[in-house]
Amino acid sequence: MSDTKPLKLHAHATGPNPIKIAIALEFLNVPYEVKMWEFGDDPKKGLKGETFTRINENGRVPALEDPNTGVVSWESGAIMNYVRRVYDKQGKLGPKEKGEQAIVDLEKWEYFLLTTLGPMSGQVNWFRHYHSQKNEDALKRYVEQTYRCYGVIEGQLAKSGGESILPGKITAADVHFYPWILQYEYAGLSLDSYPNLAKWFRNMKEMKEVKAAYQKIEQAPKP
Ligand SMILES: N[C@@H](CCC(=O)N[C@@H](CS)C(=O)NCC(=O)O)C(=O)O
Repeated sequence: MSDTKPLKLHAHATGPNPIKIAIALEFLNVPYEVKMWEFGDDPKKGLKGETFTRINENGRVPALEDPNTGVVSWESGAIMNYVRRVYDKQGKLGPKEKGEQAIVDLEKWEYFLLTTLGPMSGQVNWFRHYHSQKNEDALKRYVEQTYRCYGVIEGQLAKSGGESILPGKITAADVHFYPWILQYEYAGLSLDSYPNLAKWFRNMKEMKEVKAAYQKIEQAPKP
């Protein structure tokens, strides 16, 4: 990829979504630089400000600009799919098997994370750390829902003994899940009842691509 110009990944210092894309780019050996933003509506530095909302009307990260193709993308699911279509011709982050069932098997776990486990975990964080008043009912509901999701992914991971979400290899599904599972302690949750998920989490944490992505985000210039 020596003639590939670095992609620009828009990110924030906290939050699990941008890091997924950094991990994917590390796995695919695609050069990228990280542009950090802050929360709020500062016109130049804020995610809801006029500069960033010209890139993503929804004012959230990640967003990705690709100078090689001119494509701008946002929503981590759409970005992941773009990156895989353009930069993963060998299927490094794709399913092991060929065919429609294998594609659906990957996508269903990606969508489960994007539409269910991610939002439920996000609400746990919100009601535990940020909501202006205590709301134990809401917190209890989202804790239960997140644990329900942990149970679902535990069952899937049991098929590979905790090696990968799709048995046989690491795929984009694992990349989507890792930054969200990493938040379990911050969310006040435990992996003790989910041995396959805990094993998978420990393995992912040690992967060089995962470490490199976190380091790159940490070292990016502040907004
Ligand atoms: N569904 C979006 C969620 C993006 C998202 O919520 N990003 C957070 C950071 S992880 C954010 O930008 N929050 C800023 C805000 O809520 O104003 C995706 O998967 O990309």
